[in-house]
Amino acid sequence: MPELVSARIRLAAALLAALPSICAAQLAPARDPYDPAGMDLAPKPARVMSERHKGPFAEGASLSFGAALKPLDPAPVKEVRLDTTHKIIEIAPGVKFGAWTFGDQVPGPTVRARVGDRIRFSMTNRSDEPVPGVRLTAAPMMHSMDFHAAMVSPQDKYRSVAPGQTIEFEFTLNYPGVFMYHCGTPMILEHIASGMYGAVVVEPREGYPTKVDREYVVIQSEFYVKPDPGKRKVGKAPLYVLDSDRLRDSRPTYTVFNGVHNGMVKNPLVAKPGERVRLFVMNVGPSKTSSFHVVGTIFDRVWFEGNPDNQFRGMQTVLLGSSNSAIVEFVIPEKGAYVMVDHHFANASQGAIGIIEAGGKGEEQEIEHHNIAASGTPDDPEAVQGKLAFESKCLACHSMGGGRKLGPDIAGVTKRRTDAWLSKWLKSPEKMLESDPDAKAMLKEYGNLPMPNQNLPDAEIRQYLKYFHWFDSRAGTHAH
Ligand code: HEC
Ligand SMILES: [Cu+2]
Repeated sequence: MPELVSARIRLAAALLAALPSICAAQLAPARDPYDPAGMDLAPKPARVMSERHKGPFAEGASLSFGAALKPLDPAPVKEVRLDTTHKIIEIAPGVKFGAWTFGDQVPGPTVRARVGDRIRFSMTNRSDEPVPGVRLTAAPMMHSMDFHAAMVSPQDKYRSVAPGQTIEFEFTLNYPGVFMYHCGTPMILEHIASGMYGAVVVEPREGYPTKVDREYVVIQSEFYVKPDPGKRKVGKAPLYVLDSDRLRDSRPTYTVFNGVHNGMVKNPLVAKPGERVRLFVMNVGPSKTSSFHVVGTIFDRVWFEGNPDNQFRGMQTVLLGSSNSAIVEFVIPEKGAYVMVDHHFANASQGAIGIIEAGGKGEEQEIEHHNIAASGTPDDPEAVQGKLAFESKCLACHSMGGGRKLGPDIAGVTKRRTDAWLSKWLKSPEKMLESDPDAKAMLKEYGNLPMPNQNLPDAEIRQYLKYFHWFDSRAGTHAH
C-alpha cells in the first residue's frame, strides 16, 4: 500500500515537472514563415558585361508567354533571360505602336516559381537591334530590370545597362505573391508606359491551399499614344508613338488587359461550367487603379498581392493600385460568357475587358456565322473608318451580329432607329437617357448600365452611321 502511494506521488511529481515545458511549448509564438533569419538577404553582386546575347529574346522553362499560365517547373534554380527590345506592337486594330519590351513582347513573359527558389537572371539591352519593317522607332537607350519579387540593393541589381551590354544577377524568392517587374530607368513613367513590364508568380513553399481547373494571367495596363508627328508608317498603317502630354496628365488612350485592346474579347479565355478558375491579376498602371470584377460570379477567395495569408472571401471586386495584384478564385456557375472588366467603366470602355467563355461553343459558332458579313470591308472610305473605329472603341460592349454583350447587338440598328436618333445618341447618350423614352426603355433593358459618352466628333459619328448602313444593306446578315 505505501508503495502504491509513493508510485502515485512520483507520477504526480513527474507530471508537475513536465508541466512548465508543456506550457512553454504551447505558448511559444508559432514559427514566422517570413522570419528574416530564414531568408537569403545577401545575394552576390550583379555582373555587367559588354557581351551581347544573340539568341531568343526570352528563355527559361519557368516562362509563360500568354494568358494561360504553365504549371510550376520544379527546378529549384530558374534560369531566366529577358532581353530588352524596341518593337512595333498592335495595341488595337490599326494602332501600331513603337513599344519597348522585355522578351520582345508586351507584357513581358510571366515567370512562375516557388518560395525558396533562386532566380538566375540575365538581360542584354538589345534596343539597338533593327526593328523589322521600319527604321528605328526610338533611339537605342539605357534600360534596367526592377523585380518587385526580389530583396536586393537597387543600386547594384537594378542598374541601367547600355545597348549591347548584359547584366546578370541572382536572388532568392522570400515571399509568395504576384509581383510586378519593370524597367527602372528614368523617366520610369515613359519606360513603363512604353511596355516594359511583366509579372513573377511566386507560389507558397507548399503550393496553394486550393485546387483549380484553370489558371490564367490577366495584366492590366494603360497606353498613351498619338500618331507619329513625323508621319512615319508601318507598312501602310500610321505609326503611333508615346503621347507625353497625355502621359503626364494620366489621360490614357487605351486601358487594356494583356497588352491588347479587347484582346480577350476576340480570343476569350476558356473554362467549363462547374470549374474553378484561378486568375493572377496584376494592375501595372502606370497611373490608374483597377476595380477588377467578373460579371456573373463572385470571387470565392481573393488573396491580395497573391499571398494566401491575405485572404478575403466572397468578394465582388478587388481594388488594385498601380503595381498591386491579387489571385482571385471563383466557380463558373453555368454555361455562359463571363465578362472580366475594370469596373471603373471609363477604363473598361478603353479596352480593359475580356471574356471567359464557358461552354458557350454555340455562341462562338453563332458569332462566326453572323460575322460572315462583318468580316467584309466596305468600299466607302468613311464606312471603312467607321468600321475601324467601331472595332477599336465599341466592340467591348457591342457586337455586329454576334448577339448582345453589355450593350445591344448593333446589326440592324439602322432599321430600328433613324439617323437623327442615332446621331443624337452617339453625340450625347446621357441627354437622350434623360429625355427620350426609347433610350430610357433601352437603359432599363441593359441593366441600367448607361453607355458612356465618348466625346465622339461629328465626323466620326457620320462614319459610324455609314458603317452601320453598309452592314445592314448586306442581304441575309440578320435573318432573325
Ligand atoms: C461600356 C460599354 C459601351 C461602350 C464602350 C459603347 N457602348 Fe453603345 N451602348 C451601351 C449600352 C449599355 C447601350 C444600351 C443603352 C444603355 O444602357 O445606355 C448602348 C447602346 C448603343 C446604341 C443604341 C442601340 C440600339 O439598339 O438602339 C448604339 C447605336 C451604340 N450604343 C453605339 C455605340 C458606339 C458606336 C460605340 C463606340 C463608339 C459604343 N456604343 C460604345 C454600352 C456601350
Ligand atoms: Cu527601359
